[in-house]
Amino acid sequence: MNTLGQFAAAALAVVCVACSPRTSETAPKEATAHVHQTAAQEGQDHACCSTHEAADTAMSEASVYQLGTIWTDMNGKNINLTDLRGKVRVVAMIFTNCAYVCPRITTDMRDIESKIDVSTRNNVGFVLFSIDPERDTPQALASYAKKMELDPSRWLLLRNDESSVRELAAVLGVKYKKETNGDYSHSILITVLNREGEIVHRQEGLGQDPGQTLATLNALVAAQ
Ligand SMILES: [Cu+2]
Repeated sequence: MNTLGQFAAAALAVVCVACSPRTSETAPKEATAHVHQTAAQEGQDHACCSTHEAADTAMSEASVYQLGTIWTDMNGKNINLTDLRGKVRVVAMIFTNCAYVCPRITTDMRDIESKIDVSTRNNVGFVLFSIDPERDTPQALASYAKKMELDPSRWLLLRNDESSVRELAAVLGVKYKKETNGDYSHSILITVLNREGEIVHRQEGLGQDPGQTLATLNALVAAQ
């Protein structure tokens, strides 16, 4: 079975057209299940993790959150992936300088947010992980959130260093590549994670019918 490193290498090898409205290739299924143990352990070595011991149950081996990396949100606050446990989440990887595709991904997520059952909506979190460590500062994330009118009670925008971004992308099955102009070509993928951070559903491509995603979210929240 492949290692996380190999997935990262595979992700690197894929060249898409920068931010053109094409759909991503099928995300590697294997990437969903394998959060490499050492990566999770390394994550635990970071200094600021004392609060994460609050998690009283063992984390699923298939949880994306097992990476345990520490991200910074649009307010400059540090957030460990393990902190995202406990809520059904809709996540995507974007960069805020993207001229076309990433705003469309964000709009598709807002569409999901607006169409979801009212009783479900407040039990779902929306997370945008930046793939652009250089330009996506907390301030840049904050202005993107404002520009895109993202409700701060439901939306989280997170940034990290290159290696942590690459590791998360490999686990989510997001492929991306930096272009010479500093922009990125990348998969178009919206992923639904259950409360444990396990990948439950993927919506690929722009402007897709969100019906399946909405049904998944309603069922996950109802099962809580
Ligand atoms: Cu983009």
